[in-house]
Amino acid sequence: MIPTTLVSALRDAKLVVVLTGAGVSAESNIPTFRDAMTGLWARYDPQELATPEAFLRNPKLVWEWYAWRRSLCADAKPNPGHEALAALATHVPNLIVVTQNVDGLHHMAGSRRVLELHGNIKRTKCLKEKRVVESWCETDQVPPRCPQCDSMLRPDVVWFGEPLPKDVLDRANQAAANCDLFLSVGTSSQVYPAAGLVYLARRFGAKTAEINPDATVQAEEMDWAVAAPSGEALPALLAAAFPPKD
Ligand code: BV8
Repeated sequence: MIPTTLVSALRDAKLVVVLTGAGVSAESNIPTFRDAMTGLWARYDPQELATPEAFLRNPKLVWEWYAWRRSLCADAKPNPGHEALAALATHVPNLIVVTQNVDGLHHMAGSRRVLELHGNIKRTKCLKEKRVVESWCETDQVPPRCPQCDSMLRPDVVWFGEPLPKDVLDRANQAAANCDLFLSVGTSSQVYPAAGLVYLARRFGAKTAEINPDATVQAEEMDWAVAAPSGEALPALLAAAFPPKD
């Protein structure tokens, strides 16, 4: 399943960047964006809900969508794909996970160097002051209100049309420009600026690979495209590059 040339590139790499998307959490039973519209949310398009305009138009609906997704994340556990990335970091001199996911599963799996491009669904912030709020009075108000200024609270995630956190994006760009190997795993490669990182890596000479059961728009431009679920491909890549010592 894993090309031997990709295994060698991983073994020789000094800095590896792994961009992950919702597909990496699919095997932890968190629906991907493209599959998220099931059940009661079937009639909503996530790109319609994950926007500041949607929140201002219907704060209760958007807050409840995130409460539902937060409950999925609360029950989710890292899968072998997350665990393989955490283990890879103990073999590769430098490995940075740049994730589009907001579920916190890379940290939970033990990955230490994680850049959360789109925030974290488990954090809540004040709409007005933009400060993270740890606790608030539970009243019948939905969304709840900021204890300091009484503005609405919102999830601490980056919505469509919002800029990514500058320091996080700068570090992701720097990692992509300096890496020897760029792995794009479990993402449909359609959301920017995250989807642009692979081009930066290529421009500065990195080898690039995609791991996704369905080839994406970027598959043709990759040095390798592994058509497999991340929960199988990442452990296989780890075992091939750094076989366990008997
Ligand atoms: C920005 C957090 C600029 C929220 C997310 C108009 C105005 C402004 C910007 C734009 C605009 N038009 C376009 C843009 C740019 C826009 C964009 O890229 N739009 C796309 C749709 C064209 N980007 C933005 O808006 C970004 N901001 O540009 O700001 C700016 C600058 C200064 C000042 C003002 C503005 C912000 C983008 C971040 C949006 N927030 N998430 C939340 O989670 O609710 S994005 C969200 O969707 C996810 O985080 C994720 O990134 C994305 C979904 O992508 P994927 O992760 O790839 O998931 P998807 O379901 O698509 O695919 C899953 C893949 O996994 C599939 O390929 C599947 O085959 C595969 N898979 C399935 N199972 C497995 C698997 N793979 C491996 N193993 C498996 N088992």
